[in-house]
Amino acid sequence: MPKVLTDAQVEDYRTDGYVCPIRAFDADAAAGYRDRMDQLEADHPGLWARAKVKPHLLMTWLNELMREPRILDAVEDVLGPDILAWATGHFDKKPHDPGFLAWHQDATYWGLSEPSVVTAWVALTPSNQQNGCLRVVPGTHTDGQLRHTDTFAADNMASRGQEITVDVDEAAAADLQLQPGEFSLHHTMLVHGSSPNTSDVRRCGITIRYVAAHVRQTTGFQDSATLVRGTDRHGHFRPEPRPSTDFDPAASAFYDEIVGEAERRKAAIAAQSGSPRSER
Ligand SMILES: O=C(O)CCC(=O)C(=O)O
Repeated sequence: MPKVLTDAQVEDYRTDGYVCPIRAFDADAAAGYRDRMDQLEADHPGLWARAKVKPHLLMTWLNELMREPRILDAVEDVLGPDILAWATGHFDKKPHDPGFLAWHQDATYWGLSEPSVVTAWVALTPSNQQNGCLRVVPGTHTDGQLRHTDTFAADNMASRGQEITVDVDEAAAADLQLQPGEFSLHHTMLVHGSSPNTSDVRRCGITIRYVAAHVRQTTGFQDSATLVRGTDRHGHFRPEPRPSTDFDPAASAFYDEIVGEAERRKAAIAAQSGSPRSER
């Protein structure tokens, strides 16, 4: 029996590749996380924007967020009991921000062995049609790996402006509208993107990428993850330290090492494909 999702939602995830909305915590808690994020931006200008790979190794609040029991319960409902948090990040669109994400599939860039990988997109602000919420094309997670290209388009928030090269049926897209403290789950192969913010309201979400413990990194480069639930019987990822304070020296040293490894991995994926790819 599922822990948080209904049987119908678990079935929807299998059929459509996403579930939305699910409540993680209340609006006050969302405001608390947003304050921590804003404080970080104020104290270390530019750092948060650059910390794309595993900022949960630097920030205690983000490390807490990725362990939120309600999020893990929902992730367990779709991935099973042994769960690693592999990556974290954020997508922030200020009022009237022209930034957008072209249609893409996350799995294209990550070098992971198979698609038992799900993203929790956690809203710290309202996220709706007007401010450019996440949009998905239901069912496309079963379409296989689609071709992507790097467009370097201005305002595409992906680092190389990655986008799918085949036509996407936009009319079929669903808007994943969320209130602060709610989250959606989307499958790593699901076609998704988002539009610019045409409103006066900021749109900010934290992304947490969870993998089932049997998933491996296939590129030959070292990778790490944090066991957040169950047991890791596979040992495919190097265990990550938990920061005891923000910028904890041991966790920061680990972060520097693993970011270096991630850069080498990205370069290797680019060399293999003949076209530079990247994690966002
Ligand atoms: O937040 C967005 O607009 C896009 C997020 C996204 O592409 C992702 O979570 O992979």
